[in-house]
This record gives sequence, C-alpha cells and structure tokens, in this order.
Amino acid sequence: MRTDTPQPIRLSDYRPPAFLIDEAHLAFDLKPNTTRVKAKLAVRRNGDHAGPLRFNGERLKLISAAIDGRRLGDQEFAVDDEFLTIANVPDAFTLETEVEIDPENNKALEGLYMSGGRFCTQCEAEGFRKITYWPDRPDVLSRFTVRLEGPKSLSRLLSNGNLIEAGELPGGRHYAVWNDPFPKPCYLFALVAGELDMLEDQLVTMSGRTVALRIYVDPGMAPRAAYAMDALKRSMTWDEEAYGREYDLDLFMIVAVRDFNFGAMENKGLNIFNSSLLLADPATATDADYERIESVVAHEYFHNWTGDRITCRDWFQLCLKEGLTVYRDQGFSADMRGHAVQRIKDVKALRARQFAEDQGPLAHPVRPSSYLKIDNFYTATIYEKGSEVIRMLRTLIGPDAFRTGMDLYFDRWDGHATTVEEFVRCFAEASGQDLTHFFAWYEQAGTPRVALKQAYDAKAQTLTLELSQRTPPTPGQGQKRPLPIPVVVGLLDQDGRPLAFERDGETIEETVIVLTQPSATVTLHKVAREPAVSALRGFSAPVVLETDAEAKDRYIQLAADPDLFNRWEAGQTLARELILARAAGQPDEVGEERYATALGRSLSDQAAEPAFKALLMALPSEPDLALALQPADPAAIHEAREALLMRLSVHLEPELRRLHTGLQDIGEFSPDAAGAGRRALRNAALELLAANPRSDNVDMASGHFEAAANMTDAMGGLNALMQMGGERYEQALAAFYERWKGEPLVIDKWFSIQARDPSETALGRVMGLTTHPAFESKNPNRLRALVSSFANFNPARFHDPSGAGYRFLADQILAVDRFNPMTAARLVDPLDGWRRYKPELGALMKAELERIAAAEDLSKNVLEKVSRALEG
Ligand code: B3K
Ligand code: ZN
Repeated sequence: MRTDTPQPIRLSDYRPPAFLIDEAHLAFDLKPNTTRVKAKLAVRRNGDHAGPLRFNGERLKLISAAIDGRRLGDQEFAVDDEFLTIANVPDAFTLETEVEIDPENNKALEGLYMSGGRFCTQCEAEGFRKITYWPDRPDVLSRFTVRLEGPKSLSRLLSNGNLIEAGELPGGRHYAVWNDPFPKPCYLFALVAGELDMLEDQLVTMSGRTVALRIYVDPGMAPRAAYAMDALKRSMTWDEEAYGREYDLDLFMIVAVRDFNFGAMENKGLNIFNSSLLLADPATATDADYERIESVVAHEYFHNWTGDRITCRDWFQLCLKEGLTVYRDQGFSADMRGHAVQRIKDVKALRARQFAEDQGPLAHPVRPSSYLKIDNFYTATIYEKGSEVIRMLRTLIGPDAFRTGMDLYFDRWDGHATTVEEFVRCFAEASGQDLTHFFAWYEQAGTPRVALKQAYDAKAQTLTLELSQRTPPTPGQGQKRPLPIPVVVGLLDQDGRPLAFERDGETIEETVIVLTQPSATVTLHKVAREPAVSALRGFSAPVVLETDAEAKDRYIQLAADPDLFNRWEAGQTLARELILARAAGQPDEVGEERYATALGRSLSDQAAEPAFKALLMALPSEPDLALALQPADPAAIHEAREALLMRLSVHLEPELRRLHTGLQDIGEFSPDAAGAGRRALRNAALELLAANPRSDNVDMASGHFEAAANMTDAMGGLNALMQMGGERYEQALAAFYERWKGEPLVIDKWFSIQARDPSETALGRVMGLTTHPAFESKNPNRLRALVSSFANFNPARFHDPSGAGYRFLADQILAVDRFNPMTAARLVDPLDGWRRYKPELGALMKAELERIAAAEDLSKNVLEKVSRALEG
C-alpha cells in the first residue's frame, strides 16, 4: 500500500473564500494542442481576509501573469502542480494571466477537451482549474464574458449566456463573444467549438417572452434531436406550472457530444449532453432511451433554478442541487408517464444502487462530512436518497407548505450559494414545524429497518400496529439516532376491498403514521373485519420494511391493493421469498405454483395498464436478491431465479403467447407512455417465454427480432435469443453488427447485450471483445457498455468462482486509471461490497482491491475508492 495518503477535505473546515472575482473576461485561441487562454479578472479580497492569493490551476503552462497591467517577475509568484500563489496583492485589482493547454491529449474528459474533432468542456466539480487559474470553488460567483477565436472549420463558437458580438478575422478565422449576465460559479462555465448541425425551435414563456431553443449535434443528426427538443419544451412549461419557475435568458442551448464521463451537464444556458442521452429515433433508440432522454433533459433544464440560479456553498452541499433536481425530474416524469409506474421504477433504481451503497464500505450520508475526491460523491445516496428525503419532507409538512417553502427558498437565495440547513429552514418557516430532527436524514448514513407487527381484536374492532426502527451501523457511524419516518398505511378486507377505519376520531381509508421514536404503537379503531395491512404505501420512506404479514395478505394486495406501488411490492416480496427459499435449498413448489397462478390473474386484469403489468412480471433482479441474502451466493441466486422463471414460463405460456400476439404494434410508432407500455409488456412476455429454451420459443424470439420495426423490439428479440443462446443468437448478433456498425450508440448496445449473457462462455467472450476493433476504452459509453454491464448486470459470471471476472475488472480499472481517473473510479463499485459475499468469493474480490491499491501512480479517485473499500 502507498504511504503518501492524501488528506481528506472536511465540511467542518469550511471557510469563506479569501478572494472574490466579480467580473471575468476570458479569451480562448482554440488549437488542439496549444490552446491559449487569457484571463482578465476583477479580483477583490473578501472581507478582512489577509494573506497571499492562491488560485487553483492544474496542467496549465503559465505564459504570463500581471497585476493592474504590470507583468509580474519570476520572484513575485510561485506555481506548482496545484496552485498559483502571489504573495503580495492589493485589496482590489485586475489579475491577468495567460496559459497554454492541450485539449487534444486530455483523455480525462475534464476541463477543455476534444470529442470527435470538436472542443468541449466539463468543469463540474473541479475541472475549471484545468482551463485557467481560479479559486475553483462553488461559492465564488462571477459574471463571465468569453471570447472564442479559431479557424472557420470550427463553425460554431458557443459559450454561456447571450452572443454579443461575432465576426471574421484574417487568415480564414473567426470569433464570437458571449456574455452571461447571471453571476455563476466556474463549474457552470462551458464552451463548445466545432462543426455541428442545429435543430432550432422556440418557446413563449409564462410572462410572454420568446426564448430561442437550439440543440447542436453531429452533422446529419439534427432529426434525432427532435424528441429531446420536445422534452425540453415540455420541461420548461412544467416548471412554470409546477414551481412557478420561468427561464431567464433569451437563448437555451444543448450540445451533444460522444465522449462524456457521465450523462449530461447543466452549464448555464449551454447544457452539454452525452449523445446517448440526447439522440433518438425509433430505429436506433429503445423506449428506455426515450424515457431517459426525457428525464435527463428535464433534469438539466430544472437545474437552471435549482443549481444555477441557486448553487451550493461547498461540495458537501451537493444534494442541495442534485437531490432536489432529481426530486423535480421525478415529478415531471410521473406527470408525463404515470405516477405509479414512475414510482416503481424510481424505487427499483434506489434499491439497486443506493441500498447497495448503504450496505457497503462507501456508505455515506446524503450530506457527507468529508471526502478526498468530490467526483466520487456523485452517488445514488446524494442523488436518489437526496430526492427521497425531499419527498418525505413534503409528506410530513403537506403539499401547500412544501410549495410555500420552495417559493421562499427561490426568493431568499436567488443569486447565491447556500447550504442544506438554509434549504430546510425555508420549510420549517413555511410550515411552522420544528424540523431539527428531520435534519438527521441528511447526516446519518444507512438504510433504516422498520419492523411492523399487527394485532387485530375482532371484539373491540381495533387493529394495533407496533412499529419499531433500527438503522444498522455504517463505517464511521456506529451509533444511530431514530429518524422521523412517515409510514403511509391503508387496510384491505379479505376480498381486497379498501377497509375504512377510525384514527383520532376521524373515519378514513389511509393515514400517515410518523414514527419518530425507536418504537411506537398505534391503534386504529372501528376496523370491521380482519384486515390485510398495506403499509409504506407509495414507498413513503427509503427504508426496508419487515412485517409479520402472512403470504395470504400479500396475495390480497397483489390482486387488489389500490396503491399500485404496494400491489407491485407484494408480488416482489412473494417472488423474493420463493427465490431465497430455493437458493437456501428449500424450494416451496406449492408456493411457486400459487405465485404463478396469481401472476397470471394479474396479467389478464383488463383494468391494469400494460406498463404496470410489465413491471409486475419482472422478478427481483439478482443484485437485489443478493442484498437480501447474507452472505450472498450469486450462483445459487442465479439458479434459483432461473428455476422460478422456468416455472412461470411453463405455467403462463398460453397467456404469454396471447400477450405477445395481441400487443403487436400497429400503425405509426409513438414513443409516448402508452406505446412504450405496450412494447414493454410484449417484450416482457417474450423474455419470460425465453426462460424455457424450447425450439418454438427460439423461433418466436428469432421471428420477433427479424420483424422488429424499431430498436425496442430488436433489442427485445436479441435479448430473448441471448437468454436461450445457440446458433440463432449468434446469427442475430452478427446481423445486428453488420446492420448497425456505423452507429456508435447502437453498437454500444451490441457490446452491452453480450456482457449480460449469463451463459458459461460469457466471460471469455467479454474478454475477447476488448480486442474487437470497435472497442474503444477511451470512450466512456463504449467502456461502460462492455465492462460495467458485465460487472454490474451479470452477477452469475462476474462472480465466477475462479476470480477471473474480478481480475478482468481490476485490469480494466488499472488501464483506464492511466488516462481517465473519474471513469476508472466508477468501475470500482462492483468490487466494494466484498464483505457481503461468500467468504471464498469475498477473499478473491478483496485480493483484486489490494492489487489495485498497490499499483504505482494510482489516481486519488481510484485510491479513495479502493482504500475505503478495504478499510470499511
Ligand atoms: N451536475 C452534473 C454532474 C456532474 C458530475 C461531475 N463528476 C450532472 C447532473 O447531475 O445534472
Ligand atoms: Zn443534476
């Protein structure tokens, strides 16, 4: 192990910035290897801070520095790998610097870099320091004017704000000057330069202003931006209606680039997107892609108010903008696509990623208190749990006080960088409630376990609910406090009808029990019959609920719970118990048949939406099941799950075939929720049939693949063939590659499906694919399509008892860390839960973590991940 352990940054060490920059003029002379950046900054001391000026700067070649027009001599400043330090500066002055950078060789994709011959930037969280010297922290807000200059072959020259000047220059060159009137931290700075096509539209805002909307994409791709444009317009209008928030500039731009470390970035007025989250047409994008595009376009747009106009004081406050913006985008998606279906999908994602994080060595609170590299904290806890916390806040104070609190937050903090405390204070004021205890949700890591016991007294007609909570310890947080947990409860009678009851003298069908103490007992009155209890409706808190309900109650819920989330949840719980029993060597065959029959009945329910039925049909995923079985045995889980799938496939065959035939797309393709729901159900039926690799099912999948008129169905067919394996799968794979080899986003899917193949030859195939001519490890999409898909979504093969799967991942991490630390660090996640696995597997996983930790020149990003995984 290394000894030069980097020092963590702590929230308790926060100090206001020593220097502020009110105005910044930046001038870029764009060249692939020798871009020159001139900065002219109006700098002033903040308050009575004394001492030298120290600005961040990394990988910059300093050409010159001047204060108030006087060039500094070599003795007057110092430059090292991280900082520019100037010992003596006045209280207010103009600092001019000129630096040279090399965008073409920037494969970390942070700062200014090149993608497909175009210049683009990514500055959040700390990339701006790779562009120019600056106090690179979110609480320094400045007004930017940016001049871009380059050859005319860089036909578009874009930056934040409004274009204020543009023109020709001698020698086939041109320039553009942009001004952003809104003060912003440097992480929201962006520039793009290159040859791009544009799709243009406009929107009239609630106050009657016309905003120009422009989406820039690779030449020839503009038609594929139409859906993103549509989603953008719907988002803008939704934010006006739901939150009263109007867009502020006259122009809103989005640019799509192929090389991007994550999904997208909310730079003021100039969002930059990974092209996989922007480009779509029916032939090349699946319904899941459309859905993601809609939600990410909305997310980045919503950041204009929650992130850009109001930003974070420091990076510990990241959830202030991310949790809140996820909460807002989930609300938008629910309105667009249906509340129950959206809620189920959001909770599935939360459990798959955030619950796993909470059970591992990297468990951290929604607002962490220390970090080494902030890049490692763009986690499901900050984003998804951050959103859940806000959802609970709304449940606790009610929708009206919530909206009043949001309005207060916007009014009070517009134009500032602030904290989570100040955010919560707005809701305390709006509701008149003391939210001191609620704040523990931000400070305490871990997933609370809530136990619910029920006792019905037929004579007294009372139902007594005994609730208790316990949060298991997480690294560095051994003792846990009780949290305020809202548990939404309703009752059903034995025929599945809602059963009214009385609480506090009021007759109701649903109530919110707020558990604030370690345990509490609540009595519901006038309960006419023995009920099935439907608890934690809508997943009213991010907890694991353990109840003493019998299977018969779950069947009542699965058939009839009016809370569709809980209807789905009942089916998942039944399936999970059956799979875990089988994995433990005690299959409940009678239970499995009963489950299959009940599922069949739900599938033929004419009143239920296809999208909902598709979700009902999917069994809990293998990683999800692994969380419920300690120590986890991925092979046993895989086999048990396959066995249940096989039983369902056989039992439900006639119904599945009927669904497959009956739901065939007729007429024009529409990416809307209704069309997507029908395709989802039809493909889910095919997938379940494919659990039984009979030749007629192979024929059916093959026919489905060949007849596919859109990418959703093509992938549905290919996936079913992959599940069954064999000649027809190989033929389909080859045909797919031939047809789509010119389309990078589709070829990503081709890599990804092979990575998910659970058959025994898959690891060899995946390793072989790293030498395929189309594999590009420098492109994060392609890398993730193969390597992350394998490690995250193919547990049966990743956890090969030989350890070869782990070794493969570790090799990839080490190779990628040489040029792209941020992406390499994300690849570590599948190894960090090593303690949860069978000891023989855990030991092999740990050995790979140790091998990584011992490597020379490891980045801080990967070092933090592996050392915490090993310590935890
Ligand atoms: N704010 C960006 C994420 C930046 C990640 C930097 N490592 C995208 C988003 O959440 O909208
Ligand atoms: Zn975000």
